[in-house]
Amino acid sequence: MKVAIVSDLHLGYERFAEDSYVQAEEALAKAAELSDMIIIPGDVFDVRNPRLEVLAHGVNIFRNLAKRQWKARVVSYSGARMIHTDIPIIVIPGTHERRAQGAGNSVELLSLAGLLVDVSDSTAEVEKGGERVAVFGLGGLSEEKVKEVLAQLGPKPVDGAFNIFMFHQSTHELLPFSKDFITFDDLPKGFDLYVDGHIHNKVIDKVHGKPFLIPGSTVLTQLKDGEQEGKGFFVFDTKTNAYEFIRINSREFYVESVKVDGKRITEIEQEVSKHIDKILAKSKEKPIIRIILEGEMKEGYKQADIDLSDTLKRYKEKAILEVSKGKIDDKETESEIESLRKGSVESVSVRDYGLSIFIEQLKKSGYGMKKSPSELFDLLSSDQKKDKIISEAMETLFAQ
Ligand SMILES: [Mn+2]
Repeated sequence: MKVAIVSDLHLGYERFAEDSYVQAEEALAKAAELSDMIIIPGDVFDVRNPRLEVLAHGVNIFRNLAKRQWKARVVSYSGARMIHTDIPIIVIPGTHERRAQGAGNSVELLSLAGLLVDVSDSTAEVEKGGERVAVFGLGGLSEEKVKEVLAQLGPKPVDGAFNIFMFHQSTHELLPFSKDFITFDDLPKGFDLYVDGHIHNKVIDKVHGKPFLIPGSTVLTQLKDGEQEGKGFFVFDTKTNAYEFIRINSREFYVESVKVDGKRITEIEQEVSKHIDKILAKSKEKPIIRIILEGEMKEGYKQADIDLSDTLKRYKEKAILEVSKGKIDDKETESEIESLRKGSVESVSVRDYGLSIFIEQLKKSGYGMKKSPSELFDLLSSDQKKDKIISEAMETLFAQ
């Protein structure tokens, strides 16, 4: 059977909402053309409680998909929930849909409506012409819980079927900065294919000697370098173990570094425009361009002096621009911050300076000053937990 793997649609993603709908629709329609079944490892919607308009988009997209002539069918389902269709569109909720246990989520809702099969914590078997593909799904969980839940569920491959393990987590091999992330070794053995969502760029690897695939999102969300290569999905052939990445017409995305070293402000602005023009000359439709300013500011200049608002305005119709100043080495601002840190603003300590502003604000709000403002200030600036600070501050303010 041909299995399409489409992930992280993020329907309703606020910044590029239209792109999220158009690109999801294109990916799913192409996937349906090219395959017998579709599996989606999470983040169909962008937020936990999508607005009705966003849900309506989701319903439309999946209803159109459900109407197609599917030759493969879901023939068995093991899980605590019920399924309401045999259409081979197998989905788990991701971290973006996750809600408190028992609260229900938007993927479950589409499953209840009979538009897809929610395979959380369960196995769905799809059959076509005597061939069976079994998909076990583990919906997105907070990272530290994954091992415990896997031990509880004990996912097992099904005899006589091609077995897919589908989940939605970070893994330590791909993001080696947190010990909370599971490793490939933690994943259950015996499956023929491992499919993950959550990560928004394409990943191809091996788990227990079998293919491990992440198609990445169908819409741009993180504006990271890795997302420049274009969006799409995988089609996996269970007979040959061959797979192919199918590109969709996703909005073009470019990351450009612009050096600020030794340049005056106007020169930096010109340089940014030059880079944008170069990209526009080769791109088809209003691309997303992320400009990263980097290097050392010319003496006497601060990064705050760089004002690209006119430039951004000028290109408003032609490109979606984002400028990052995070990589600028700025000695002037650094030394100003350093002198602040050392505790002097015009020879007043930072604490006293803050306190004077605080007292002024209290006066403006009509606070009666029965309790010492400095006592209140210390309380509010302490390192304790937010709830505790607020309750103590309330006591301080309203105690008789
Ligand atoms: Mn995602």
